[in-house]
Amino acid sequence: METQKFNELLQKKAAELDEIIQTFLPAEEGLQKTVISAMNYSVLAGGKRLRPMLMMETYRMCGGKGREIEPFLAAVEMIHTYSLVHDDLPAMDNDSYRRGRETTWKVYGETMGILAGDGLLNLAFETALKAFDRVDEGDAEAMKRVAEALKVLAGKAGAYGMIGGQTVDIESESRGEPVTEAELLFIHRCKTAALIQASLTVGAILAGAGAEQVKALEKCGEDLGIAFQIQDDILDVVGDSGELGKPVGSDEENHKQTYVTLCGLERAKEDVERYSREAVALLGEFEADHSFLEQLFLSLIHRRR
Ligand code: GRG
Repeated sequence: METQKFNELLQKKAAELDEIIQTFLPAEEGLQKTVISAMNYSVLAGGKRLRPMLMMETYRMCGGKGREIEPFLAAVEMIHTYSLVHDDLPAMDNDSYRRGRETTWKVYGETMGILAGDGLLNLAFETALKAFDRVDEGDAEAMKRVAEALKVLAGKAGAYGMIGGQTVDIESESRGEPVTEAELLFIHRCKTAALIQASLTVGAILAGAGAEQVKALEKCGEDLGIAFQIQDDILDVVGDSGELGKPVGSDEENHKQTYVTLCGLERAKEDVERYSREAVALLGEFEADHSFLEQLFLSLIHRRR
């Protein structure tokens, strides 16, 4: 597919996902409406919707045709958004800009930033649970698939996934000793790749893919997630703050060790390409048309935001 056509399709799909996500956002009313506004502000700040897009495309590639995927699409974006909201807090990265606008804590205050993140994490699971209402009650297999998808999502977001990666990242920053390449890969694998793995495997599980296919997609998500995080490290050095919607150079300012400081810019670029191509190769096992998904993976190699 030529690049312009791909970009148009990408935009169209992101807009469709936005519409789905919005249907699961809470009404800004009641005595607690401040936290609800802060939650909505964060989700509606306009991210790329990469994780729901990966989930939807994988679901379709594996033959999924239902609507039980929709609550999960919203849930993964809510978990991702909560992680950004908390990551921006003064106790973590202390960032003022994200997705081209002020961070949640900057607008609503630090306490509300903490609560908005907590609220989004809970809302994610309240939302994903709605998938049970979208499958036939008598269809035990479909019920099992939803339960399995919930298990995967919870696990990948937790202490053995995203939260675990963030923990090691934070501790390694204050340790005063250089981080090793193995530690950095552990951080990338957990902090960033885990949720990308969840996106691909939840899509596959809900569609009824077999264990081998789910395993292949788990590896695919790992490669893609590592590539995505290395590119994030690269963009912090060579990116454009206008395009990124956040300041660049923050890693250097925070004396943070990244893939670029450890391996150099050239090797970092090579490795983004290598991991991405490995992820694409794993898609080769799937017979159904997945040309958009493949192009999406490849487009991330040179992403500028
Ligand atoms: C558990 C608090 C907590 C944090 C987890 C995910 C994370 C750790 C922190 C967020 C900051 C960060 C550098 C995450 C790595 C993943 C990443 C590159 C996120 C940005 O994702 P994009 O580019 O963002 O998809 P948009 O705004 O487009 O959705």
